[in-house]
Amino acid sequence: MAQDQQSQFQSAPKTQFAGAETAAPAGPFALPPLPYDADALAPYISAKTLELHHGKHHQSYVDKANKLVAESKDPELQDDVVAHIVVRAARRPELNELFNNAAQAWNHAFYWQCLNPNGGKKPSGALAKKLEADLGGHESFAKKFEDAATTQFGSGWAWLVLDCGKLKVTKTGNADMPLVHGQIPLLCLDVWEHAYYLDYQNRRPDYIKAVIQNLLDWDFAEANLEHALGKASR
Ligand code: MN3
Repeated sequence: MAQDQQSQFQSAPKTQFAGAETAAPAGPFALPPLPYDADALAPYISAKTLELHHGKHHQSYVDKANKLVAESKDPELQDDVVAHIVVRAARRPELNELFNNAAQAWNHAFYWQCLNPNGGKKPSGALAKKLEADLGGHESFAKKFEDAATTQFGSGWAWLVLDCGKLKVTKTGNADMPLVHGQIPLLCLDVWEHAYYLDYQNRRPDYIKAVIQNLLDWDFAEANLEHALGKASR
């Protein structure tokens, strides 16, 4: 693959992805512990939602991805860096089931870190400046992110990504994710119904607003941006 793509998908901040870096005995995918207590995001996301979402849905993606990697015996899939497995599986239609589970395992490990009980504040530093330059500022970002998350038809994700050096807001369907498209994710929001249905029923927009206003972790996004720009300048 092209060197620039290689460096882009390797730019996931290693120290921050327990799910991407910790090899579980059963395979390369692992369920990272939640970085906060299960009740820490209430009332915006309840403990019940987190317990099911993390303990059942995420665990299931991890288990299925490990099973499919183990069964495949494919040398290209023998890799401890799960982002590599995700991107390789995305390029091979016969590995679609693996891609779906591997990407969902990765996406969820990333999503937990995008939420913080003390989140929802405004971005600062270099990220604030870049948001201003590329997206017209924090409020404009929030509107675009809310629109992307609300209008994603069916299951999927909304993202803040770095794409060719510029910030963009995107949305993806089902398990699809930015690394596959040569983009570096900085933040995401899960808009599968399992992410909000217990707390909000069909009111997806209320969940989206609550997360943007109260939970989005801008320190995590800024660390991801610094990591990405640091890599690009080397
Ligand atoms: Mn989910």
